[in-house]
Amino acid sequence: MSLTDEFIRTDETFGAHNYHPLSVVLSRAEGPWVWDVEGKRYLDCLSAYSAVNQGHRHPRIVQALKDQLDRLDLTSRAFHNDVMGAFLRKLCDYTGFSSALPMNTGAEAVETGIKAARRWAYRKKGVKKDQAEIIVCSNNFHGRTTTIVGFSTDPDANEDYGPFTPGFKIIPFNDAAALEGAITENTAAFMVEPIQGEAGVIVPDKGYLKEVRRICTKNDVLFVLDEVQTGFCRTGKRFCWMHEDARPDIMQVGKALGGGVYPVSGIVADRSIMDVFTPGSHGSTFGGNPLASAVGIAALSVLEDERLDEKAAENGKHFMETLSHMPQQRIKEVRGKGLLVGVELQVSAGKARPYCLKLKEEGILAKDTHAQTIRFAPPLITEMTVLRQAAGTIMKVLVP
Ligand code: IF1
Repeated sequence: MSLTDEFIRTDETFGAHNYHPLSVVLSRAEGPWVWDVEGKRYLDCLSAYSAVNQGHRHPRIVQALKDQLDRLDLTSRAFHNDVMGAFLRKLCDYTGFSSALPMNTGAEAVETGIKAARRWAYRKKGVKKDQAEIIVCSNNFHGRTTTIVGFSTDPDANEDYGPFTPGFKIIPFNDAAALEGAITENTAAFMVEPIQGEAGVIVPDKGYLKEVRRICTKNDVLFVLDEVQTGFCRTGKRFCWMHEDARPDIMQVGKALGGGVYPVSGIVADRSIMDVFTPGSHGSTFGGNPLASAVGIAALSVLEDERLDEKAAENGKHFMETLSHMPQQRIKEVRGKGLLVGVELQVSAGKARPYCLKLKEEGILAKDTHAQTIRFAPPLITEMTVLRQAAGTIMKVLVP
């Protein structure tokens, strides 16, 4: 049995079977590259679902974590620590909001946004007790908690996990008229991803988010934007809403905020909304801890100093343009923004997974999503020469 097979067998023997990973076992990483236990090198075109935008083991982020580990580890929020404030200030500066609430995972950030929106509805908008509604979109992906999967439309994600939290209404994505029609006096918020990631990198029409912003303002409804996957330069701007200046009221962030070395998430909002939280009403053992805060500061500094927004825009444009030239035999559509790219195969080409396995053989790691689409999301620090080569390999695998 190969080394790879041995590792996989151990995972399958002792682990829950809630994933179906590609058969590669990674043991080392640096920048855009990862190596498997057999010593083979791959270009990481998934970036842990955009959690390593800054590249694997970025020296400044690793150093920040090491330095912090030598000084102060975990305090809980029962006491102040001397790093969190600087982190929150930096996160506010970077996002352009006036306050932040730190959590750990994306799902927790999403839950935090939901709680904020509901409290705001009762305490500021005047919705009657337990009547608040949040509007979400079909084919959404916001995480794995029971509340969140309760408003998923994907049976794989929520079958047999009920009963679910009430108070969510589902409308089609990319349909501003549907939003306007769904709003009632009880509507607290509309929560949406700027690009639907798990649904297959679905990019809404130009102007959609701007129109959402207008409708929410007009109806006194909060615009809650899940930038967990699209945020921190992935789409060629700091945040995806910046492509059309559709500033949300609450933004949920995660993934790349931890630079690939630590789970760091949170929400940002302006003070008038954030102030619905009062002592005891929300929290987390680990949120805002010194290690997370030190990592968060470094992760944001790298995005800023290395101009990863501009780099993702520039390199993403070339990368996507190159892939767009693939002949149509197997390719239905190439879509995306910045370095978040989805390649949808024709149904006649078969499922995406076998192509991902082929790409793996050729030294490129990418993951299929929703059967027919392959997502390419390399670290934003990846040099154009490397991306050009990768595009060549991708074409070799996908063009018959
Ligand atoms: C898995 C997908 C990506 C997210 C958005 C919140 C969260 C996510 C927009 C929750 C998480 C992940 C989770 C990961 C796979 C991955 C994913 F394919 F499932 F949809 F990225 F595309 N909002 N997305 O995309 O964040 O709690 O996981 O930190 O294996 O479940 P989390």
